[in-house]
Amino acid sequence: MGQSLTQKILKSHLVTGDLEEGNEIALRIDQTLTQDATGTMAFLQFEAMNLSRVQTECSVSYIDHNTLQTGFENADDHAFLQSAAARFGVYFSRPGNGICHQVHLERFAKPGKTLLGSDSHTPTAGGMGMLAMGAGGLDVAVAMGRGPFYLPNPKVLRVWLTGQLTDWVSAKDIILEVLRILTVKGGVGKIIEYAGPGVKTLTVPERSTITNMGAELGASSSIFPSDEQTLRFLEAQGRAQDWISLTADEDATYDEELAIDLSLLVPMVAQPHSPDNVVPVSDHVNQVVNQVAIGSCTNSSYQDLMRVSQILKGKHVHPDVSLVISPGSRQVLSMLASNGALTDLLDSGARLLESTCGPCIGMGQSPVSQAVSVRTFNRNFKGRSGTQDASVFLASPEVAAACALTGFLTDPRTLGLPPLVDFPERFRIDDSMILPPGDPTTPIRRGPNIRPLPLAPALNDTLDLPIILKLGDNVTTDDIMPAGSKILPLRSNIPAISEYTFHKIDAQFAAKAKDLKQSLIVAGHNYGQGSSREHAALAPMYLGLRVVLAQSFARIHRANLINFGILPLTFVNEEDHGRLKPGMILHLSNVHQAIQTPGSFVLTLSNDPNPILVRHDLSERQAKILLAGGLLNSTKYSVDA
Ligand code: MIC
Ligand code: SF4
Repeated sequence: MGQSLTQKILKSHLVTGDLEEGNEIALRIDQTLTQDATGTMAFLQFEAMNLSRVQTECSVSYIDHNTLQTGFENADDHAFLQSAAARFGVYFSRPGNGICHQVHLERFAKPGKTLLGSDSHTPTAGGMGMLAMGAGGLDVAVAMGRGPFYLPNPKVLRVWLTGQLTDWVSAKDIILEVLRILTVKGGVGKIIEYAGPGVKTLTVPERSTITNMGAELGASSSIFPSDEQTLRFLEAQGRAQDWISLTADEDATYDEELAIDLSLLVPMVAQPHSPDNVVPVSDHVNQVVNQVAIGSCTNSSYQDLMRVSQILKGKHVHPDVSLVISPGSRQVLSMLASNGALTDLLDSGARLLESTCGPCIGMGQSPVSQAVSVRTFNRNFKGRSGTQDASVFLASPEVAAACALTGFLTDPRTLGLPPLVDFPERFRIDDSMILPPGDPTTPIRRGPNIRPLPLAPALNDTLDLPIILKLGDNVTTDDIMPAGSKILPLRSNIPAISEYTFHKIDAQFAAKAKDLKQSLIVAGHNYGQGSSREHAALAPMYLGLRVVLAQSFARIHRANLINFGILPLTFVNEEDHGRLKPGMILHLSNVHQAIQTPGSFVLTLSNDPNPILVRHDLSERQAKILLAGGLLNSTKYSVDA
């Protein structure tokens, strides 16, 4: 029987597990990436494992999130990461060189290989025919040491593309359409594989916009074949030798299928406050816009920004709109500078930002109170922009540029002739801001904000846990551990950052948790969707969270909970969620035996004779980790860095 593209890569990288069954599998990882907001933890963990040099084909450490240096903390993190990269054998992409996913695509991604990154948008490299997945920093640290990466054996969903995009409709509209159909839960447990005659009409950067936002579907990864378009991109990056042809067999079978005719798509927006809340932009044409932000790992490629510059050329941004642009990489920025497009952007009134994540993670450019902000980014969770009452719409660069000119949400098809951008024959290649692996004796530079890792206690056999918080569906890791310019500098200091746990939902959470000493959270479906930040597990663990009882979990967050000793349980009967209230005490007994036995077990409530039936769905490996109090404990590594 024929194989899908996904199956081919899974098979060639399988370490343990069975691809025919629904169990946990383990994969060999060829490349890793880390970024500065998750990387300090990953390297502290790598160091704690007493490993001396990375064992992958290539590992890269990027500085792109925490570049707003309002105090010593971020600069100290950069110095730590630079010294750790040199010592442990990792490439180091200096601040200003670009957003990790864009630079990785340009300079490192290779078809047919596996990539694990401590960032949820690592699947961006799926546009290159690579199996690229996001994970917590600890899993990436293990992979850097050549340990396998464990994940539930994924289902494969094929998206069959036919036709061709029409004028003013772009790759962002394709993934917004997929999000509209599948929702933010629709990809959980799946790899999304793109195929069909429409695929060859899309360039690698366009494909990567689509695979990037597969993270918003909750998918484990998204992938395109490696074909002539892939070769064209690699040739233009001076890397033709990295190309291989890789497609699914014609008779491959899939677990699920979806078909999209590209010629029927129209310009879309994701309305506040969820990336799947998608409608045509024409539904909102009278909506005033206060801010437009163009950039992020989703839409800041050379072609994206060239199209924006052509739309804005010779015109002026509406006086009531603030337009900010962050090019995805130094390569993109320098090409715009050398061909004059940057001048067109600046002349139009655009404000130029660094080639970093910037406003996407609330690092500056928070919009005005009650703003409507149109962003080419991938997440519009409430408050993520830094302005709690702002309404963020996600859109393509074409829609964003049109809004910047008119001051209203605008269907760009009303602007006349579309921009026409040629695919460059040669990108501008200058790797001087990527430092190669250095001397293994390089001393590690550790500023005062870089604190040792806390360890989880071993899981008790009997637990009496008060419910500290009860939540609904789709709680994000931004809800659990917010980001932004005030909190991100504390990423290397768990005691300090833990004070912000659930801060926007309950400002007293940290204080309450410390009073209770041990606690449990009740949640709905898709708990922990969004980013890979393990701080959303580490900080609650530090505050005494022992169990999360939810209807279902997002993959990366569930793995992070287990890695840091927090037991993830799901309801067997959905309606039991309604019976639970904050303050109630749940009693768990014989926990050790229960988590080592497949199937369900019961929790009892004080003052209620009806028990709550729950499942753990842990593999044997995961049960062992929990019994030991987390992955670092279970492998008996020393963490007194
Ligand atoms: C994000 O987009 O939320 C981030 C910031 O890139 C995160 C990583 C982090 O929290 O550091 C992600 O997507 O994993
Ligand atoms: Fe950076 Fe935003 Fe991409 Fe996350 S989603 S990596 S914050 S640009």
